[in-house]
Amino acid sequence: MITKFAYWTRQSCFAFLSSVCLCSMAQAQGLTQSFSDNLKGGGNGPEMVMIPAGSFTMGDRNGNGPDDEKPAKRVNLKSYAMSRFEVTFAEFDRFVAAVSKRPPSDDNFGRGNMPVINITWEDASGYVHWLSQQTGHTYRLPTEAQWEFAARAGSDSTYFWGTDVNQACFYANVADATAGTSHNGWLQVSCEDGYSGPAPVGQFPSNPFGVHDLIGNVYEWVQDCYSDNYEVLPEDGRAHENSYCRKRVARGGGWTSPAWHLRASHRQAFPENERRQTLGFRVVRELNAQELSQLGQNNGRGGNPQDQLALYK
Ligand SMILES: [Ca+2]
Ligand SMILES: [Ca+2]
Repeated sequence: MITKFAYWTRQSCFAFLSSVCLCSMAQAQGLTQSFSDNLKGGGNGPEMVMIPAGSFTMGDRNGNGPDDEKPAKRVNLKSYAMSRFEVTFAEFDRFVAAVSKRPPSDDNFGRGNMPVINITWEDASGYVHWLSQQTGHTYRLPTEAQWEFAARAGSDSTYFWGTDVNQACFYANVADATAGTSHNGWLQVSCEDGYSGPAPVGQFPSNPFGVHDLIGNVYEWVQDCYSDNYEVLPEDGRAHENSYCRKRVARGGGWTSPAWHLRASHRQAFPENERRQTLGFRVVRELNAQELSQLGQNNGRGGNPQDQLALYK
């Protein structure tokens, strides 16, 4: 069962063109742009945001990135739902209590609405497995393609807000000037974002898809095995996985990240059992056949996110 959230307002709808389209889609189809599934144990799962179907060029579009972002590749995605925020300590602590796991350390940054940190890829996978059992829906880590599509949010720029890295402090928690001063030797962005460590989720504006903190705050584990190029990347948005997966990918940069790591195409790779105070995750939920059907017959056949919406006009 989906619990409706009447969270969005006309102002938020018209804040960006893409948001206008998303809201139009929701209104035309009687769907909600965001929802939260009920948990069998009581309460609700993470707030989820609908991401429209679409095509995009993934990876190094400008030719100045490292080899592991090449070749830039066209990927077609079906609609999916992504958590509005990074998974918090409150959400993760509920899981570890339910399955009698040891809670991860917060390194004295705080719990509650802070993004969970110090969790392995296996811990994150355990959480989405539990969430699937609790809700009756299929929750997963985002694939790299789903993550990058959501992070770009229809933008062709280096960052979803444009090309000026000095605007990063308005949109993301990064290695800002204060953090750089207190951590000698850090490469930093020359602006002030107000946080020298991780920030509570949702302190910075959402991107045009309504998702917060994809760029910055904490890196986010995704499903894919790391590969040193995109030749092997599926073109339908699935994860690249194999039986000899040595490292998993993390995306988005974090509170220790300089400008280069904040690009939508940037990739990091860590062993599955790595724990870091800069590394957390968010979740996606697959839409079932009925939900995809509501969104239209062309779902997943490509085109810009906005093109799908023309079906409903
Ligand atoms: Ca910061
Ligand atoms: Ca993040």
